[in-house]
Amino acid sequence: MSTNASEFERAAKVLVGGVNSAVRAFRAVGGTPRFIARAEGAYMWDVEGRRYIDYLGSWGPMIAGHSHPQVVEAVTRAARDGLSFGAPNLRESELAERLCAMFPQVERVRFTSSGTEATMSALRLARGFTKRDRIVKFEGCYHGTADSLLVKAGSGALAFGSPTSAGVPADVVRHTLVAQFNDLASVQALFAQYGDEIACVIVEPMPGNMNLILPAPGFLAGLRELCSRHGALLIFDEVMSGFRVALGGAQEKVGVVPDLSTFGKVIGGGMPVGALAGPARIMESMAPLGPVYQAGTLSGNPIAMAAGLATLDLIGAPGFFDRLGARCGRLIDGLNAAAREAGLAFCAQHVGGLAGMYALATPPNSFTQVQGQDVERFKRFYHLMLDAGIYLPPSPVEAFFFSSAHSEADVDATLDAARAALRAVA
Ligand code: KE4
Repeated sequence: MSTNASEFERAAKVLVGGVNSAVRAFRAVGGTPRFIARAEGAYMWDVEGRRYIDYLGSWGPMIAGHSHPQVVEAVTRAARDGLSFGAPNLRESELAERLCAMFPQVERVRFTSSGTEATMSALRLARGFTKRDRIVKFEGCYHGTADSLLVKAGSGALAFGSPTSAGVPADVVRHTLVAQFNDLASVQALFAQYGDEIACVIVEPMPGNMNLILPAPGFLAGLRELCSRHGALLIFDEVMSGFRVALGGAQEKVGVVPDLSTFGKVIGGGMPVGALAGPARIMESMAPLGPVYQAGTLSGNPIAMAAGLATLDLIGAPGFFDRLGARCGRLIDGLNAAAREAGLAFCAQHVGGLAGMYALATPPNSFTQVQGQDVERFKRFYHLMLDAGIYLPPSPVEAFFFSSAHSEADVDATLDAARAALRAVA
């Protein structure tokens, strides 16, 4: 009979570290990754038949729950018409029309097959459009694995102690300037020194890759003003926050309009989709209209587009985000109450369906504060929760994800497990 351990041993013989994405390897929390056999609604089952209430949600896409019947039906129907054409298809136009209708500044979209491709293309577009080379990113923000962005990155790069990846030539990263999130002065200093050389500032407007951090009042508006003043493009990387903190993403919540946005995760409904979106005057610098080359064999794949369209139908239903936020809020309030009862420096917060829990007394508002977590305590908490059938992202520097499939009973069961786990690690 296959077990998680035997399957991990088998996988490690043919897949690097037994995984196809580093964060799945449980290296930040230790122990054996769970090999998932199937998932439905708020639940995943591993190969040993154990059921978990899932707060990973495939790192964000599964906001309507796993295997939602409407999404599965849309994908099945699309598959009968063909899996990939390498030619334009109507579902690409339809999903792009949805995005243009949702974001006033979005007039053109380019789909990709991952968030990495979207952010990588956004950087190239910004550099080609402004004819400048330097970019500004923030320590602890993660934008996928494009070379220029694997500098003081978050997510697995941070968790595994390699925030600036090996294999990226100094010649590439010398154009990458790093500032501190929620520290506008650190950005002002870079513009003071390099103002007219900076092509763009790329930021997760509500970072989830150094765990969830909320933007300080005025911070994002300050970035907007600096970019406008210096002729740099402001790029909101909403691959994680988009369609999750609100239907219109972080930009809807904070009322700041970026020049370019990148999306992913939810708009693929679990299938491989990324997107770059913005005004025609910028976007049309990209091939085939302009000199900035961009392409992808499976970009706009009809099956992926069908999954994204069906997911947008679900999350666009009246009251979807009100209900999601209210139920997630009850979970967050319960976690904070449990931490107080246990007398533990532990807390949680959320925005819509994006949440964070921290081995800290109060939510962090900077990369430095996130680093102050009691990681060993988090690891003990993590495994107690996993053993109790609660699947959280396997890292203290990752956000967690709530879905419309999580029931009140799931929230109650999660809080029961959390109360016991917090008492045990106190
Ligand atoms: P992908 O290339 O993994 O599709 O997207 C990269 C990306 C870009 N921008 C943001 C804000 C992101 O959160 C991501 C990917 N997020 C991680 C979760 N921390 C994906 C999980 C993984 O690496 O397996």
